[in-house]
Formats: sequence, structure tokens, C-alpha cells
Amino acid sequence: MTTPLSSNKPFNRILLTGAAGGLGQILRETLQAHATIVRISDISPMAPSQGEHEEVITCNLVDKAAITALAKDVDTIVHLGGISVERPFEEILEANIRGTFHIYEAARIHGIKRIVFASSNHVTGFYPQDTPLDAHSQRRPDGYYALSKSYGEDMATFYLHRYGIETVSLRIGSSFTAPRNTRMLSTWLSYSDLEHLVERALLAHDVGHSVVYGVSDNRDVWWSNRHASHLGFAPQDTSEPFRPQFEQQPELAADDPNRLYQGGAFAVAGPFGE
Ligand code: NAI
Ligand code: 15L
Repeated sequence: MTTPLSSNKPFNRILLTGAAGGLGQILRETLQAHATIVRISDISPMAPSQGEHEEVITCNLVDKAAITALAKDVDTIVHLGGISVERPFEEILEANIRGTFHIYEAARIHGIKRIVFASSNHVTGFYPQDTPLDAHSQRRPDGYYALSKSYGEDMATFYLHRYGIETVSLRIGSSFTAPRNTRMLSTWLSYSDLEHLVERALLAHDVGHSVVYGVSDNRDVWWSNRHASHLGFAPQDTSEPFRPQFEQQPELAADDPNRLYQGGAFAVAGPFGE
């Protein structure tokens, strides 16, 4: 841990992984309000540093020494980096499972006390749509990607009890500029609500390991955040304005995974290989 600089921001330095990605590009701006310096990282090219308040470091999550160095002098980590779709197990193993392990080890080594972990709704993706769930519902991962997020949540619990590192696991629904299909009318998380969620995950006190579904105030939400009320997450947006464009389209077939499973098409991806 470093001594805070003379700014009145809550953190001296925040590390953001996955900064070149869809959500990383949004949060890169948001986090400026909360830290004197935002250190951003990705394996993919990122826009150049905007000034002294931003450090840009290209880095592979699979490289343990590089991730340990990346987290030096950091106060808290927002971990978004990794593969964000269903892929063969070996790819997921490296970027997501080994990569998240390296993040937690780096936090332990440098005395970092809080991680905001981008988990996913896919840890419960195999539930039928309309089944009400909350953070205590048994997980039903819908693929290797989902398994990696589920393991990440278990890692968070272990590092809390063993080393006192707190985590807020964000089970993000579908965070894009707009819902892309009928399923996402239920799972959509607006960028504005995402920013608010990450702010609460960084600033709320005594979070232990908290699990929260990242979803806007949509009409037909399957997930309750009753066990995460201490975070103070209060989404303001809704997918309702997008509903008419989907209602004009033909209804999905009864066996369409986007109609059956909370995780949609992820639940029927693969098998990979022979
Ligand atoms: P994205 O795929 O746009 O961004 C992920 C970033 O991680 C990419 O820029 C990629 O280059 C980087 N990355 C991949 N492998 C890496 C490695 N080995 N080392 C370093 N960086 C690596 O994904 P998006 O949409 O921005 O999501 C961010 C996070 O939130 C991901 O962890 C994703 O699983 C999670 N999430 C996103 C949702 C969404 O709706 N956007 C929903 C649920 C979870
Ligand atoms: C995810 O976990 C993915 O990262 C994202 O690309 C979306 O597909 C989202 O879930 C979803 O479930 O819509």
C-alpha cells in the first residue's frame, strides 16, 4: 500500500485490467474520479496515456511475474481482463483461471485489500429463464467460461478467509450500449448503471466477499440483489425503451436457447474439438 497523495480522491492508484475491452474503455474514464492515478492494462493495444494521471501497461495475465510487477503500488484492482465468451477449456484455463490466480497472488504480495472481479451471469446460466435467483442460489455454470468465473468467485472466498482480501464479484448481465436480443431485455446493464455498480463495489465498507448481479432496473429481471443491499447499488436505467424493436421481430422458436436458458446461447456452445 502507498501513502495517498494530497488529492481528495479515495484511492492513490487503481489498477484496471481488460482496459482495451468494451467495458474497460468505459471504466477507464469512470475510474479517474476515484484515483489520483489509474493504471490500465491489457494484452491488446490501448489508446495512449491521457497524461500523468494515467499509466498504460501492456501485459499478459498469464505472465505471473509481469502481473506481480503490474500490481506494485496499487491500492485496489478492478479485474475485467480475460476471455469474455465461451471458448475451449485450454484457452479459458490460461487467461481466466491462471490469470485471475495471478491477480489474487499479486494482491497478496502487495497488500492490496480489495478486488472488484468481473464475474458473469453465466455462473447461473443453466437455469431456465424466469427462475428467480439471488446470490445464495446454487450455481449452474453454462460452460467453460462460466466455470472460470465460478472458480474466480471461489478464489475470492478463499483469499478473503486466508488473507483478508475483500472482493465484490459482479455477475454482470449483458452490458452493451443497448440490448441485442429479447433475452437481453431481462439481462441488460446500461453503461451508466455499470459505472455506478463499480463505484459502489469500490467504495462500500466491509464487503467481505459480496456477490451482486449487474443488471439494470429492467421490467423482467430474474435476479434479486437482496443479499447485496449493503453495497448501495440502485440501478437507474431500464431496457423498456428498447422493447418495441424486439416485439416487431418474429417470436423465437420454443427450443431456442435464447428463450430457454438464462445464459442464452452460451448454454449450447461447443463441444470443441473432436
Ligand atoms: P472484452 O472481451 O471486450 O474485454 C476483455 C479484455 O481482456 C480484452 O480487451 C482482452 O484483450 C483482454 N484479455 C484477454 N485475454 C487476456 C490476457 N491473457 N491478458 C491480458 N488481457 C487479456 O469483454 P468486456 O465485455 O469488456 O467484459 C469485461 C469483463 O466483464 C470480462 O471479464 C467479461 O467476462 C465480464 N463480463 C462482461 C459482460 C458484458 O456484457 N460485457 C457480461 C458478463 C461478464
Ligand atoms: C457475458 O458474460 C459475456 O462476457 C458477454 O459478452 C455477454 O454475452 C453476456 O455475458 C451475456 O450474457 O449477454
